[in-house]
Amino acid sequence: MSKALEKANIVEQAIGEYSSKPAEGSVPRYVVGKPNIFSPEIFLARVQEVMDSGWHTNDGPMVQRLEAFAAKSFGVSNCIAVANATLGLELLLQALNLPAHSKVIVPSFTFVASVHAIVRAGLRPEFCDVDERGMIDCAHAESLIDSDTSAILAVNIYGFACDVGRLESIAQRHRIQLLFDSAHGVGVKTSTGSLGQHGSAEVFSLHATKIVSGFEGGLITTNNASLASALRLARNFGFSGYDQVSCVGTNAKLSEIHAAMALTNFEGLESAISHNAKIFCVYEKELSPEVRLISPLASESSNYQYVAVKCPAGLRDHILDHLLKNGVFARRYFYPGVHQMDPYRACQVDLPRTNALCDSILCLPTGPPVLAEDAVQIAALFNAGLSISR
Ligand code: T4K
Repeated sequence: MSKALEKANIVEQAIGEYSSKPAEGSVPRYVVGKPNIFSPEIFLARVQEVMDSGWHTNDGPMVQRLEAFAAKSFGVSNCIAVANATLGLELLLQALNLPAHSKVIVPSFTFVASVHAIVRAGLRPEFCDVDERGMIDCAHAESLIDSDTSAILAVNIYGFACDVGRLESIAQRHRIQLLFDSAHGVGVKTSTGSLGQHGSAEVFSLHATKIVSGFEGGLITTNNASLASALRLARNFGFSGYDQVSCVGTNAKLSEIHAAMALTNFEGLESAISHNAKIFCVYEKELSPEVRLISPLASESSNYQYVAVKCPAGLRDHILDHLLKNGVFARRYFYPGVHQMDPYRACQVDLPRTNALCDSILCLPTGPPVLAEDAVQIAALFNAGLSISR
């Protein structure tokens, strides 16, 4: 099959199901979430080190190096590496011993994992709306708190931060726990310190599509030493000694190879952020003035992990169609809102700003594999899609 035909088939398939999953064995050039490896040489040397060590998982030396490096970078006293952020959220919600079936307030404008973790921990999600940038609407969240509420799980999306200070005072006032799903937040700084330092704990993703990839993986950060110990036990079946199990746990351990990849990419974080910032500026300059990018506040420093564009009402899917036809695998993060997904539909909540964002947001390719000239080309295709979709 010719290269052109092969590409046409991939695009055809993607348009058919509105999914950016590339056909087997081929990854198109312009993809949201294309993995980044800061230094393949350093990573491979570490793989060799792991193979030579005879210790491949179970809190090994590479995991410990990753945790120490990350804790220093986040400015937090404890960092616990786990198999992925979803399990990290689940473990955290369990380790806090929240009353069974109590309510956890969570935005619906998030990746479904945030909400699944609540349910899998035996708790009830209560959906709240978001602000114009897709961050939890603090006033709405506070209005939902009642005697059944045990926690707020706020989500720091796209490489930006929620109003952390306001959430902390709401949680204190109502004596409930505050947790953050900071899956997109490695390297983000707010006026109240780096993400990683807030609430009872925060959870970061090291998935292959993230700014610090460990292929898979997650990090939980907390300044609470006893919570950290409980999480360490729980990620390893509850073992507190060779033959001693002191709590119900699971297998949420990160392997040494995953840790080697994550450590290598963490060391390259600053360079990935400055690359992303450059690509963000190119999009800002090149995209039609009719659209707006979700942008950092003056008080925060973003990692620019996602370029999220707000499209004019009703045009987003036409633009996406045009991009897919031209080999740009843009993504609707997040669509639909979690409250409209099958397992959660029965909740029947009215979330007007969430619905509006779900219908208008389109994420464009960024990250170190995307060069400035690629962003210029993608922006031109986006603008063409915008004008023909009217
Ligand atoms: N909370 C939030 C707010 C999150 O966004 C996420 C995950 C989580 C929690 C849970 O974190 P983890 O448990 O995963 O650590 C992808 C990622 O799989 C997911 O990690 C991420 N958020 C979400 C936003 O994006 P999908 O279902 O869109 O994945 P998929 O397979 O469609 O791939 C995404 C894009 O990346 C595609 O455009 C293709 C590209 N890609 C992907 C992989 C795996 C590549 O080019 N190469 C690759 O190896 O969820």
